[in-house]
Amino acid sequence: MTGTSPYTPPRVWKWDQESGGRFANINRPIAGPTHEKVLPRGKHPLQLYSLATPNGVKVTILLEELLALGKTGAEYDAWLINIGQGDQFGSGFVEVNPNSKIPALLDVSTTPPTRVFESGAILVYLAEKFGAFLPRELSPRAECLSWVFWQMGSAPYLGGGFGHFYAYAPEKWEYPINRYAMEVKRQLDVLDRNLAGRRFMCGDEYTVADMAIFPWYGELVTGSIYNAQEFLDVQSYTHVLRWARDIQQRPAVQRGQRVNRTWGPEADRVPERHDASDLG
Ligand SMILES: N[C@@H](CCC(=O)N[C@@H](CS)C(=O)NCC(=O)O)C(=O)O
Repeated sequence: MTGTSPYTPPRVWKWDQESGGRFANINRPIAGPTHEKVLPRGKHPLQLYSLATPNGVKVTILLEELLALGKTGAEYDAWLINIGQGDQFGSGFVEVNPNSKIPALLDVSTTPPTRVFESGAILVYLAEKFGAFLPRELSPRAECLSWVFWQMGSAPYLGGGFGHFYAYAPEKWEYPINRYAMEVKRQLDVLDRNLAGRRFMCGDEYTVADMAIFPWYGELVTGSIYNAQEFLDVQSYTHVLRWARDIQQRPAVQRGQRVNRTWGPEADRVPERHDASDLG
């Protein structure tokens, strides 16, 4: 893109207008609660407060995988946090996550209850608590955590950068779309090269690294988010596609994708989950 910007930043930025685009109504430059609201609590050891966005789905996939393994202590109540309506700014939610973003977890089986926020921290907490999906040995564990942290650092470029400007911004601007498409394609190439020699992100074993990365990059290449398959030429990332399709077959993944979902086909919507029977 060439030309000069019509915008000259003021000396001090002020919050005097909405930023524009989808989600503009929830963006604000301050933290903390906007209203009093006690969070509901169910009967299970784990209380999840979330929504079926890619960050939320990581955790429900892991919980469903743990239950499928027979880890009954992973029974959970999944409560809906409607971020479009500002539920993340309620006082009870902010007590569990001072960062006001889903997902947030409260483990009431510990005394006192343990709060965990940030999806990566939740994945590691649950994997450690139940001794599954995270290698115990030092070196394989380091490899797995490296990919989990890779996702945490990379996905904001995909979601907050590419996804925002390609799918949600009020207009299509070439400069940010170019910049973030370039980075997302580089990230897809990182994944593709890794998956060329491995069935899963860390080797032969399916781990929390796959569960962290699939809802973003797997759903991007299979077309569930941003409708950008053609634009990003996702067909060329053959190993990522093979891996994504493999993971998508897993019944626990399919269940996890439906929990706290309020959009899409009626059969896929399970706004709250309190029992396995809620998932049919
Ligand atoms: N790094 C965080 C990101 C969480 C996040 O961005 N959550 C979004 C939904 S995908 C959210 O709650 N947004 C509400 C808001 O920004 O007010 C994590 O991995 O848990």
